Amino acid sequence: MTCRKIIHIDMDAFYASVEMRDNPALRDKPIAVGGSHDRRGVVATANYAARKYGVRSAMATAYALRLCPDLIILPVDMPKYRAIGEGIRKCFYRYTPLVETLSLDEAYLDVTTCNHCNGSATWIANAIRNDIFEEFQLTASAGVAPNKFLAKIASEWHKPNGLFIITPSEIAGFVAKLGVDKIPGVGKVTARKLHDMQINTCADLQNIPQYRLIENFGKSGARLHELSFGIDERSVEPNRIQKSTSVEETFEKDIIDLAIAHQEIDLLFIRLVKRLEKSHGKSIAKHFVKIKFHDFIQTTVECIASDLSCSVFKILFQQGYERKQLPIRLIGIGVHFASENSCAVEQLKLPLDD
Ligand code: DCP
Ligand code: MG
Repeated sequence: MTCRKIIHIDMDAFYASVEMRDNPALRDKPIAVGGSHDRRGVVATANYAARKYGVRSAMATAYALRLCPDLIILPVDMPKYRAIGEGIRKCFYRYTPLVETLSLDEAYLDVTTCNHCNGSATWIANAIRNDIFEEFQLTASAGVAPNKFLAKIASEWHKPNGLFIITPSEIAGFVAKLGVDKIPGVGKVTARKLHDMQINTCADLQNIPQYRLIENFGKSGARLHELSFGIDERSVEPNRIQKSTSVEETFEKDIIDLAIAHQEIDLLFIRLVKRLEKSHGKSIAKHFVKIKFHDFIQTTVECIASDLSCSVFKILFQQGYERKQLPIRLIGIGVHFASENSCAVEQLKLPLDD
């Protein structure tokens, strides 16, 4: 079996870096992006200047201000971060279609069969980091390794703006010294339990028979055993490409009056606009309307239209309605996206999470 080449990329202090880029006066000051302290907000992230004071993600803003009284708190600007996240993903797809997005700022890439940069995963990782910097003036850190587990740890190793490579021959030496709390998915509870068992490094973990780990940690015990040897067979799973999105409503009472149907379409349209905000500005190819009649027969009408338009939905509705002209049980409206290498961002939960 050929050895795989996996890259894990993660932006540095993502939201905070975007805000510093857009307001250079903030550059040397401790900043956090998140909710304000008077509204019981929490820190989404902090820049490295603020991290020196101990300010961390998910910390109450009020507490962060106690640690660092000069901390500047900025509001979260999701549309801006989402647009940049989408741009960054486009950089990845230039090198491989095998991209598994973990969040807005983090992804795995499988470049085993990629021909760019003479097939060198290290050069590819650096080329991507350069592309991101040139296009967005933001830094990313990358890890290169034969599997996802090690690539993820490697991307943290030289953060910020770093690159770290673990070659196949370095795996044994690397994991032997690796602290168990560095294993992604080992949270505070598992780490404490392991420490209580005098297991502090992966070398310690390797010495424990697998059945004992299974006794103590269930299924995750088997996984811990594999990871302690640097083994991780999980493949990079390219994200499902979202082809369409829609909203629909089943009415308490069937609709007979078409004016009321139009009002319902107005309400559905508001919901659809909200839902589309999560689609990272993907281009729309078609509009469609689904109608379910009183007799449960369903019909769908669609047309090519790239600008989101409520009147287009109303025209399509009219065409669909005329097919049966019966009271209406359900109306759905939606769009098909133009095909592209875009993907839905899903936050993945690790199997070992506490
Ligand atoms: N985020 C959040 N709430 C959290 C953790 C993160 O809203 N509890 C957001 C803010 C981060 C972004 O997600 O900027 C990316 O998360 P990371 O864990 O990658 O953290 P950063 O990119 O901020 O910092 P690092 O340089 O450590 O990757
Ligand atoms: Mg990050």
